[in-house]
Order: sequence, then structure tokens, then C-alpha cells
Amino acid sequence: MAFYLGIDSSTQSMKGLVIDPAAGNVVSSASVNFNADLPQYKCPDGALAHADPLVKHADPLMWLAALDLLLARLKATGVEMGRIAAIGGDGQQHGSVYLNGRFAQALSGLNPSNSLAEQLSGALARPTSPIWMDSSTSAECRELDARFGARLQADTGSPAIERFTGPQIRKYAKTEPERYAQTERIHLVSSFLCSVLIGRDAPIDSGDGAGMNLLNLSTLAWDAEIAAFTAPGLAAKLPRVGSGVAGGLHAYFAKYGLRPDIPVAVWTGDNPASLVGTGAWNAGVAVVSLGTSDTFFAALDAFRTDPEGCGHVFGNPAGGFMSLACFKNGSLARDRVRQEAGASWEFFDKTAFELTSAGNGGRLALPWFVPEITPPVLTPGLRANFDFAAAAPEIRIRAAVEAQALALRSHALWIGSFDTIRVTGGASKSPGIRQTLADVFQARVESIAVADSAALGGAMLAAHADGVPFGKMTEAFSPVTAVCDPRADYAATYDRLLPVIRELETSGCPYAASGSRNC
Ligand code: XUL
Repeated sequence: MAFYLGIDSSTQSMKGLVIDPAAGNVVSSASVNFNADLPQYKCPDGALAHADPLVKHADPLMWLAALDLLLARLKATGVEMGRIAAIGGDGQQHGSVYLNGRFAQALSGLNPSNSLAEQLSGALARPTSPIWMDSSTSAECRELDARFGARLQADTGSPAIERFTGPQIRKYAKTEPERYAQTERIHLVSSFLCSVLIGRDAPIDSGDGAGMNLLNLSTLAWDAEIAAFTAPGLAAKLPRVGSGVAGGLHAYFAKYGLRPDIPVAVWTGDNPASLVGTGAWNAGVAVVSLGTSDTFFAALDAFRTDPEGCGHVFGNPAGGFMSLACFKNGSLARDRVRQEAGASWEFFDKTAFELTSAGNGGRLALPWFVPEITPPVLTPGLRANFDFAAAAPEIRIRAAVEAQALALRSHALWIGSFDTIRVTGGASKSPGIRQTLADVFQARVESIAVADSAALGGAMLAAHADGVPFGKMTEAFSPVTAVCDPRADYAATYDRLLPVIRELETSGCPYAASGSRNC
């Protein structure tokens, strides 16, 4: 029977997963780690070094090199590449790629004798791509706020947000007007890679497009007025909005054993793909994804925005909308707390929680080592309500994990309350983190079989575009494999700590006074 390939182009790696829906199996997988496998692109944690800590760009050629390497590795696993009947995928959200007038021809003329990076380097109008970790567009956000006020959030699902693509494009047009003028096409990471696969411009879907401050969610079309204000002539530089099949696979990829012309589904963002992969595409179950970013998301029963302005509404690839709250200090922050405590992962994930008790005596530490997104805080720095440096490793670890879980709960209140939370991403394997989430949310925490839920979502979107129903695939690929039940005894402890986390967040928050966003 037919196989389907899903590709997840995330911040620090690219992963591929091949599924066989008829048999209910994952038949193969491969991955490329940008740091270990592509060090020549100098993006160790997914971004290039920059003197300004608010600026975070990546080299888009690295994503092309990763795509070539990933497909070569997948082929080397021995999987029958010729049985792949469709390809889907996703990218880290908000990141943008700037292409010049040579892009269309370079894409259609891709030659299998040369690499993608070699053939497309001349088509870049801008050598680097701002990614979701960038927080350098506050001035542009304030300009958008001043021009559109509450309409921006009401129509696009989010107020102006630093990492969103619209403010990023506005900054680029203002600071590099000549390059901007030479830019004929602006893609998201997702639609850029999808374009490469089909050898021509691919659409942007409403899941990823909603992360741009440009997509009108009532019409599911680019908002002409917002686009015109964001940057001159922007509407003409954006690809169309679409879903379903983007086009047929370019013959370039036959060198990996893939059949030319198989359908390539329109790519989406990593979080919308993960909503599909975790089986949470129907309203009722929330997802906590613990990766480079920590995110909380759920399918929305009806369009509803965050009254505090920190959360977002994106398109749900399975139809309707999804909500999302995103935290920048995720796995890299946990790793830093661990390293500074001199602890092993075994200690971090388990022992620290055995040596301490839930609530940690009220000690909390927000590990904001880089500027935070939720709430938006541009000045990084660990925020603790106790002498963090002097505390024992296990106290520090619990303080950071509980603070992250409380912040997730506090900023997800607008989304709803959930009896069940599904966890995904690398840190979701940690028993200490899973129990903390169960206790803080007083919800049953479920783990599912496939860890790479975004790549799985991409594969499911490919199969869906080829006629396979989502429901059947969720049953086969997203069964619950472990459950962590909440301990009711700790409900009151965490209820008491909820306002404490807000106090810790607001101390020194730059937006607290402006009123534009309620930190
Ligand atoms: C979501 C967000 C991140 C990126 C990277 O809004 O910025 O989760 O998608 O994973």
C-alpha cells in the first residue's frame, strides 16, 4: 500500500517520517541536526550569532542542505522511496525567506547533478532569514498598533508581535529598502521548502499564514490594507493562500528514489502540524509541546482571541481554528538550568523531583535567559523569588520546571480548561515534568507513541491530501502510551502559586506600563 512522507523543518533540526496508514506503521525515519551535521552554516542553536541579542536570523541555504541530506539519509535506511505516494511537511513558524527575480527559473530548472543550496543561492534577495526567536521589531509593532489598534488582533488573530512576519518585513523594508525592492517573493520557511519540492511557488496555509499579522482570518485572504501599510507593494510579493495539494514533486527528487509528480501537500507551521500529529485536531484535548519553544495549543470550538494579547489564533489544518501560547525559554533554558546545577539529565528528569516536594515551598524561578515572548519581555534574566544561586540543584530544577508549568497554565486560561493534556517534544519524556504538568493543570497528562508529532502531522496531511481520513490515522498513529494522573492533594498549592508567577513576570516587564499588552 501507499506510504506518505512528512518533513518537519524545525529550529534545530529537520526530521522525516514515512508512514504506512493501511498497516498503521511508521516505516522509516531520519533526521539532520543543524549543529552536528551542518556546522558550516554556523547556526548552532538554529540561529546565526549577532551582536544584538534581539536579532535572530538563520541561513536559509542550511535548510536546503538539510533537505538534500535528509532525503539521502531516508533513502539510505532502505525504505522503498518509490512507494511514497505524497509528501507533506511543516516549518518553524514566522521565519521568512526573501527571493529575487531568479527564483522562479532556478526552481523550475533544478538539476539533480547539483545541490539545492548551490542552485538556489543566487535566488536569495536577502542572505539571511529572520526566525521566530527574533525580538528586534518592537518599533514596527508599535507602528502597526498605532495604525490598526484592536483591529489587528480581531482580524488577524494576534496583535502586532515581534517575531511575526509582518513586523519583520516592515523592518526589512525600512532598513534595507534596496534589497526589499529587489525582493519579488517572500515565503515562510514552510512555503519556501514546499516550493522547492514542487519547483514553483507554493501557497501559504492558514495555519502558518496566521503567524504573519497579515492574514485576515474572516476572509482567509491577505488583508490588503494591513499589507499596504506593512511595506510598499507587499501584497504582490506574497504567495497565494491555499490548502490541499500544492503541486507535483519536481523531477530533481528522483535522485532519492521518489517518483516525480507525486502530490505535495501545502506545508503548514510546526505547531499546526503537531496539532494534527498528536490527534488533538478536534476540540477537547490540549497539547503542551516542549521543544526549543514551549507551546500550549488546542483546536478552538469557535474563533476567540486572547484578551491579554499574548496568545494567538492560527488556522487548524484539519478545519477551523486553533489557539496557541508560545514561550521562548523552553528546552535551551532547561538545559542551562541543568548545566549550571551540575546535574545529569537523569537527575533533572527524575531525582530532583524525588528529593523535593510539589510546590517547592513557594520557590519559583522563571528561566528567562533570552528575551521572552509570553509575556513579551525584552530584557532577559532569570527571575526568582529566592536566592537561586545559593540553592541546592534539586530546588533550582523544581523551581524552574514549576515556574514554566505555572506560566503555561496562567497564559492558557483564555483557551479553556482541559481534563486532558497531551504532551509532545523532547522534554515530554521527563517523568518529573509530566507529573508537574499533571499537578499544576490538575489534568490527565497523556503521552503518545510518536515523539515527532510535527513530522507525523506532515505525513498525515500528505495522506489526507491523497484521500485518507484523519480519524483513521489518529487511531493508528497517535495512541496514548502513558498516562500521568494529577494528584488532587496539590491542587490548592498550585492555585495559590498562580498569582505568584504573574507577580514574578511583571516585575520589570517593559510593556506593563504601556497598556498595549497586558503582561
Ligand atoms: C509559535 C512559535 C514557535 C515556532 C518554533 O508561534 O513561534 O513555536 O513555531 O517552533
